[in-house]
Amino acid sequence: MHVARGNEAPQYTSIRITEKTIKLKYHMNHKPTGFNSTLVHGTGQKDPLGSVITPIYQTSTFAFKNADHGAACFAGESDGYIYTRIGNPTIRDLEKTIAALEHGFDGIGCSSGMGAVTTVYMAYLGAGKHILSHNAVYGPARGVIEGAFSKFGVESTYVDTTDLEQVEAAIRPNTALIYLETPANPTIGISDIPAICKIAHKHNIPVCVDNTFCSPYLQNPLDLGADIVVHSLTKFLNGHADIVGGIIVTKTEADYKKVRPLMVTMGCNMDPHQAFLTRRGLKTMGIRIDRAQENAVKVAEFLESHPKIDWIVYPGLKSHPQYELGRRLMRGPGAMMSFGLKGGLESGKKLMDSVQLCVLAVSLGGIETLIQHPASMTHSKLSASAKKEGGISDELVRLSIGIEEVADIIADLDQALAQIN
Ligand code: LCS
Repeated sequence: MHVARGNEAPQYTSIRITEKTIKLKYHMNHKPTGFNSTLVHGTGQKDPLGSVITPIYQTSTFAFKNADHGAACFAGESDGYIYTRIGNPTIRDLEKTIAALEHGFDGIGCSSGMGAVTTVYMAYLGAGKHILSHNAVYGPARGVIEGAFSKFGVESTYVDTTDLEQVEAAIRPNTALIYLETPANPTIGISDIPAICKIAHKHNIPVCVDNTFCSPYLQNPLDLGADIVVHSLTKFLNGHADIVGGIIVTKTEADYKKVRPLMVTMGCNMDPHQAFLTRRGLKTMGIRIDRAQENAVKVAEFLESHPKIDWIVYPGLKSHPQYELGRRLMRGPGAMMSFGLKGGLESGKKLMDSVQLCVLAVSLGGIETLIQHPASMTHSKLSASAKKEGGISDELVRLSIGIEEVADIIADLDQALAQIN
């Protein structure tokens, strides 16, 4: 497995990442350890009663030692806990662990991925400000700007951010945020994070990257120049399709101080039980992604050579339009792919109705293989022109590969493809 660092020639030689290949940088008081060790042990938060697993602090409020302590907590002079919307030990363990994995200053847990995205929007946008983003982002991440935020005077431009010229040309004097999703949902287009950050920073514009499709295991946007990272924890980080959650990680303390109060006052906070389950799921993220990715490579090769497939986009295939860029930015090709069938939408529907092991459902990044149709599901609320610009065509079918036996996934797709005339 290549590591996109220094002058090393990048290549997807193997798809298993070892601890040696991904060392964490120093993070706050955290002694750097290998990636999988941090997944398991976190950043060293110790439970006072010796619980090996961080317990669920299922409480809305925390008792102060005395009035002065309460006042000191509110004044920020004591790091004691106050109220769960503001902070909670179960949630803090998750926030600090993910911040370490992303090489950021600190994390801000949110109720959902969209909670994280809208909190970032609230922090950097306002009346008369402009956001520049990819025309193939997760549907609601665009929908909320063109709907709710535009009512408050926020302007937006959506371009193909895999094309640097389009990015540069769309910057305006009032551009206040560049928001990238890479690889993008659902086109799997890869944007050049370092090059876009260079352009953005020339104009003093912060860059936020949604790293959901990669996870910090495969890509670290903050190391590539970005200022903020968001994740839908619902996906690879939790990985078990049993919670909805989100997180923001900022590179600097200044950005953390700008964003965290908004999460708190808007009430976009996580719940301790949701944080506990996510922390549990996170422990196995490395081995889950290794396995899902190994499966995905084989599924992609099977689909690419199948006579009923018209086209397929997967970062591990040489046919991916940004294959070389992907090898430079990402430590592996991941487990997400999109494809179109000869026979278009009708064939795609037949495939989705015929799978037996793969589950016809939205979401992604879980242990089970999921298949869905973005144009009528996750991205259905976008206008026809927005879908067209973003390449979210009617025939596009998206697969999130799970950790089942790959022979079973391929056999299921094979029998479903055989149902198509
Ligand atoms: N960012 C990306 C890249 C996503 O794919 C999603 C959800 C979100 C943010 C929002 O996260 P949530 O609020 O759902 O935790 N993507 C979904 C998808 O493709 N199918 O169902 C949800």
